[in-house]
Amino acid sequence: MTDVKLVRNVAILGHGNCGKTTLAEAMLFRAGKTSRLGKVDDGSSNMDFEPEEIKRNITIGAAFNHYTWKKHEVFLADTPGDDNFINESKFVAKVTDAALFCIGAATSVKNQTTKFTDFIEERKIPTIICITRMDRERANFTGVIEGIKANLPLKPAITYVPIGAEANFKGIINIITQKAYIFDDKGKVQETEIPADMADEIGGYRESLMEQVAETNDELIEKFLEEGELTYEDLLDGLKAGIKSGEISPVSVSAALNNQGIEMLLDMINDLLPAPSDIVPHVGTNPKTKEITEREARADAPFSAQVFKTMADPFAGRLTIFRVFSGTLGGDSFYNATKDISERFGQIFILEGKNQRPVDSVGPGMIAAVAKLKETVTGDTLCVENEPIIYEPLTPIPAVISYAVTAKKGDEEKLFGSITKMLDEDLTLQLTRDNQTKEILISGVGQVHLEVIGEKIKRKFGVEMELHTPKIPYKETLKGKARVQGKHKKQSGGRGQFADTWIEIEPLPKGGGYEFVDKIVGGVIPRQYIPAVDKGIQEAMEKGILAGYPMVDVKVSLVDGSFHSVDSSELAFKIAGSLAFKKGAQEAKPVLLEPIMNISIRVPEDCVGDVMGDLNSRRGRVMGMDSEAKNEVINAQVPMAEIQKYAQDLTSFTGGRGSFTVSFSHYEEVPAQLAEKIIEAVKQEE
Ligand SMILES: Nc1nc2c(ncn2[C@@H]2O[C@H](COP(=O)(O)OP(=O)(O)OP(=O)(O)O)[C@@H](O)[C@H]2O)c(=O)[nH]1
Ligand SMILES: [Mg+2]
Repeated sequence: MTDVKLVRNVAILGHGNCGKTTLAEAMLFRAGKTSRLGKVDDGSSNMDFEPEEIKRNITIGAAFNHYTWKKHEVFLADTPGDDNFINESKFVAKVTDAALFCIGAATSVKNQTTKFTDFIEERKIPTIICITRMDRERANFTGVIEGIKANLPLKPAITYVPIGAEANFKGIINIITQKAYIFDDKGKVQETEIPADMADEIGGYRESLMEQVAETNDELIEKFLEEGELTYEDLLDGLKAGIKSGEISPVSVSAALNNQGIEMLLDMINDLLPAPSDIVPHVGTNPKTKEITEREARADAPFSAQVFKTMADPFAGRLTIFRVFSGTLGGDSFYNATKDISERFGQIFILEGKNQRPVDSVGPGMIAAVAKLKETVTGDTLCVENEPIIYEPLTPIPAVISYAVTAKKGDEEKLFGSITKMLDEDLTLQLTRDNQTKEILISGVGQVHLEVIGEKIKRKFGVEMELHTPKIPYKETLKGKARVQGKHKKQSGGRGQFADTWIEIEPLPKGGGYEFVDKIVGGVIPRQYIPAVDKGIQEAMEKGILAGYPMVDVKVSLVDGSFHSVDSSELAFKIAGSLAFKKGAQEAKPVLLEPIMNISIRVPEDCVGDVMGDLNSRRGRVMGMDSEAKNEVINAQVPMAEIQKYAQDLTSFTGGRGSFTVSFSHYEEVPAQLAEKIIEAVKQEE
């Protein structure tokens, strides 16, 4: 196994379409891991290998590979940039030692870009800023750098500068060594003179870099002020320290599709990013003593790892992917501290795109996988039983969009079995049942997310799901009072049926449910029939009189009645109770209730006006506002019926910069005009 000092664990992060996967392909190719440059556009990528990814030319699931470059063993994770799949990126960012933060040279800082820098900020992940697609039209190095400085929390340290741009991107200058390189057509480089017209500019960059590095360290700033210079060693050491602490991020430039700038990036990963053992020890909790516990990334430390991804496969079984934090895993079992169980496994694998390479053991910094585990799920900590540790669990991004789901060809059991398998793989996916509407609801992060789940289920398990807009679980209640008689009388040869009841109906406060009060005196209705009246009322309440929705928050008192010694029965009183209630409900001002949701919407300040205006048009009520570091949080209440498509709408009017969470709050009366329409629609349907 490679010495931990020579291991690197790097995640590629950045907004959609900025060239992350292409960069990964170029790195693997340049390092000799792959024999030809995989391309996203023609489906030949090693990292975007799932059919759903190839169809859309986007990354959907995080993918892993590793390469060796100048004796270093680098574990690479390529992650999605699309909002629908950002949970994959979030989980990878929780376990990685370093990030390559990608940003297109022509597109600059996009709306969703900050979501990725938030992941980086949260753990202060040592990061290289990769300016990608330098060969594209309108590629503008200084423009992007300005954009980053103005809009992102990262502090770029300019370590490389491009020579030329767009079709004329032909080389790179290393600011630390002050050496210039020109690309040849095989993706390699040749040293050359710094172009005369760039000399001043490069001198300026060097000056700024020294100053920037010096500022991160008191000793260095003193030296710098005294001597006006930093030695090469001081500059390099200072830079490494600044990167490790997350204070500054060196910049690389590349055009991965043409293999340009890749060699420098591979060198930067080796030379500038910390090894697992250089990073502060990973902190968790000892589940037995509840004490904070640390693990150093040494191969001879007690083994610990965290599962951050699970893949469902109908043939190979479940694939459990984990990152080793400390120690060495070999043998055939480990202890799952989160579940407090031991699990056996067959073979340990290292992932190479869609392929898996068997290995005997894995150590700190490595990303590995085992197949067919039964109990272990994403987020669990694996370790040795006598030295247990649990790392912070992984919290998925909340689901915000729901559909009613049915099987296309009636194979419900197979469908729900398959969706259940997908739940293991995708913690943002949820399957619930609405007790009232009896619909099964599938919830996810966005429209495309659920579409992709449908495609995966079809491909992997051969069953198709259909999505429908869910029914709203309306309810009914009463606003007035009534005193009515319910009489059931039937004379048909033989024994007849007779029951006579008088009830008083009145509303209960919100959430009051149902209350039955027995006010019969003098035995006008015999004891044994009274529960039957109650039952009859409850049955009538299951289907309200307006549109058949369940009735709630009513108090019914049984106040009077009469019976017949031969013809009365429990059944007769049940029917009478039911009749009485239906009649009374008509008279007691029945109204329709609708579910109201709590919604928290996070948007940048300039979107607040739009969000408020839009909420207004959705019958929403703003309850309050909070400010966070970068966003405003609008807390509101809004009817469920008005936000069934909110995920798409918010994305479109904030340009993808907004996010939200919803939860059920309470029921409220539907405004009369709307209620009429709903009742009409139900009648039409019937
Ligand atoms: N000209 C040029 N095009 C590039 C370069 N890198 C990527 N592209 C193109 O940009 C598009 C997106 O590239 P990807 O590598 O899939 O981008 P990504 O960041 O992985 O996208 P997501 O995974 O969906 O977030 C593809 O059409 C690539 O061919 C580059 O260096 N130069
Ligand atoms: Mg990609």
